[in-house]
Amino acid sequence: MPRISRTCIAQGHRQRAHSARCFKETTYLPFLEAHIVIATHFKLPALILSISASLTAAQPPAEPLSLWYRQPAKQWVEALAVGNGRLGAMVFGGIVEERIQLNEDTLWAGGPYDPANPDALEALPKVRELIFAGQYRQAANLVGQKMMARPLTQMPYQCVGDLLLKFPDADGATDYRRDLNLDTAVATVAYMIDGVRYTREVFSSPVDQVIVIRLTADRPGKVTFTAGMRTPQKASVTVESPTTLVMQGVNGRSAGIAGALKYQARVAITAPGGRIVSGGDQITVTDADSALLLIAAATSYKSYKDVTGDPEALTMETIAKASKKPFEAMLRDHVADHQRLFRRVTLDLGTTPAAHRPTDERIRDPDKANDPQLAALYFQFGRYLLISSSRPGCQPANLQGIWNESMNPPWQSKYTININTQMNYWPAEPTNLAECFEPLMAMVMDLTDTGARTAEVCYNAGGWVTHHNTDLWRASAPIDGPHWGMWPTGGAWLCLHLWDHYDYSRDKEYLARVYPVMKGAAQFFFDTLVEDPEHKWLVTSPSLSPENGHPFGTSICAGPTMDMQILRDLFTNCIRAAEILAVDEEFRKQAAATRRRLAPNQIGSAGQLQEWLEDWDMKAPERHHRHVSHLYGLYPSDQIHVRTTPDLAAAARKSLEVRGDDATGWGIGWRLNLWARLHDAERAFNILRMLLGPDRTYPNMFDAHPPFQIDGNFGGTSGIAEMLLQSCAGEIELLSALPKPWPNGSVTGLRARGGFELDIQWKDSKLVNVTVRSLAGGSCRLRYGDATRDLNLAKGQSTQWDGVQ
Ligand code: FUC
Repeated sequence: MPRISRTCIAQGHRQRAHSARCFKETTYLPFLEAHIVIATHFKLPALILSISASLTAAQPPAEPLSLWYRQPAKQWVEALAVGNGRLGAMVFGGIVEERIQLNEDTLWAGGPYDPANPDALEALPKVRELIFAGQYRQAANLVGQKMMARPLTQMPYQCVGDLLLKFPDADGATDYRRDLNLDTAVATVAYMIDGVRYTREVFSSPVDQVIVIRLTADRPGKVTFTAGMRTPQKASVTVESPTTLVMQGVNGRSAGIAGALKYQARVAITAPGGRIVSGGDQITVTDADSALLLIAAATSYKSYKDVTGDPEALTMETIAKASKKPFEAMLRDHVADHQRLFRRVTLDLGTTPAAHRPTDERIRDPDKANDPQLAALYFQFGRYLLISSSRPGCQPANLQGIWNESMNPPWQSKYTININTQMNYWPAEPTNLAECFEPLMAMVMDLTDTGARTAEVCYNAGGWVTHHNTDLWRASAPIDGPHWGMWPTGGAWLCLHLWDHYDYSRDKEYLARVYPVMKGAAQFFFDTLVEDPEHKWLVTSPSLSPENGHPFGTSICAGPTMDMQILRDLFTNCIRAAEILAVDEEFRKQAAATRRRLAPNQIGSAGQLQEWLEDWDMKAPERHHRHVSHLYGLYPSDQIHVRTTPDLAAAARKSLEVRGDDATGWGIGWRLNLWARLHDAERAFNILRMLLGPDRTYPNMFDAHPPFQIDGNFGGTSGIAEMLLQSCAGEIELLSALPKPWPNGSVTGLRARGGFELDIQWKDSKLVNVTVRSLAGGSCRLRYGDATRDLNLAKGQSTQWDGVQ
């Protein structure tokens, strides 16, 4: 198997040709890596996924919102993901051996560290001078020598290890099916052997904070297995009592930063009617009627600067509490808590016979127009993933959500905040999962602290700054290399999400909490924007247009369009927030004055929206680059809109044409949202078709960058929502990108700015009815095509409209 170079992973894909090579070679890298690393640690026999059995066809699950398969997972990207925001598991569904791969969201490498480079400040004026003199390469060299973080990379998110269940050898399994029910958030494996039906259910409970596995058979005394654990971490596995397995260890060192975390995973087994025998580091259950396994895991992480937690006490306490609860009660509470969030939105795009086929076959089928339910399933899977990887009190969803089997996953599976982390949260507000945004908000709060130090040390500036990546330790300095890392606008972009959370809820108490964060982000730019000598605009410098090189051998430049757009939003939202909270009049004036002097959006000679201050786009080496940073103004922002700024919208369209539709998973996800915003339904559908195909969606429905990156899932979910409802440019617009293959359908529970919730029904590609509920009280304008309707609703009031003027 080809092995990818580390540079290729760590530095992003420099050139398109290079990228294409990377993609091919990395497809199954995480899996490969794990096997190489893990093999030396494992005491149980190697993973054997028995598919030798003659598997007769099982029926599809009754719940249509299910992923399902007729064979066990052979690869990690075929296994099914469960999670409670903190504890994740990948369920393989083997017949002779089950592998449950485990994650805990604070198990990252390293410990508290401060990477800000004290040499940066001295180099800053010279770097700016070189940039304005057009000596971009020299500027990039100086940035590389003096301004980059120490260490140059951040800490990776790592795995806990695996729970392995070994079952008696068996030939002739029939009726095999494994599925993931998105409505209950339970993964189930079921098959028959010798007339006995075996069932395995797995879920990660947000209520009881354990992963629960129940093994049953439809005849007494038939449940027999051996449980063991393995890990690539520095850890030991012991049998603590005849019914308890414990894995304990420390996290890894990375880039010179020593591991500072302790962690523990604990498995408690009960097996009514059977015998439990422990030996070595395994526990064997024989002839039980059923078995229940509870898995708790924790680290000593308390915050990005405090690692004094006690994982042993935490896991013992969690298991002790959960053990008192019957399985049925745990299941009931888990399902109720999941459905509280999941059932807020329903989507019906129509169902064809294709919907009865196993999920992997549907993904492989190129005819996506004939399978509209696959798009609905993908949409709901994205919501399922957000609920399962980002709940209040947890870490935000990283590049792989919370699911990772490796010690050094691609891009360290961190928070890449020049698009990827933001995309993870695009569906949060519109698809009615506002709570899931809370971990991101908490991370941004932390960044005001670490980012203030970076602002001071590297720029002698007030406020706070974060560059293009961060990690568990909230590192905020520029990393990787100048080409990718020298971008000061990551934190400012995250502030858009802070504002949006208010805009969708109109919760003033919340706004008062986050306003100082937004103000601090603005303060940094008041202190660091510089005047561009030619136009006298205020611009960022040094900066770059994420991660795209301009024609002068680097990406380093001043005032890329995206920065200007992000700052325009930041200042505008700061002003709005200060007005609502009736504070800071002087600050408002300063924000307005600074906003006026930012470089404007410009249209270049090819009719495109310029990516940079100068008209370089058509000469840039990577015209089909996956990033479409300057189109931030069109989506997620609404500075550019077909109705309010038609010329700029046409220019954005031209830029999208030049970039092309094909890209990596998230690149396609972004394009989908952009074409929806341009109201081009068929183009959007065509892009969605690409996203749902086997090149960009693995059999388990995880997005393929490749390798796996979860942002494409979330970008796809928000894109589908955007095709049906757009809440921007001061209006709530219905069905503005409804494609022909979805002529009849309905969606309920989508959210819009102003605190509104909408149910939409359409038939023969025309709106039939919309119900609008006001959750906050207030006014809005609805639009369907050219027809508009102005509403003013009291809190709790709802109304209907048929889209006729
Ligand atoms: C950015 C992207 C890459 C990848 C990485 C995690 O650097 O350009 O494609 O998604 O983040």
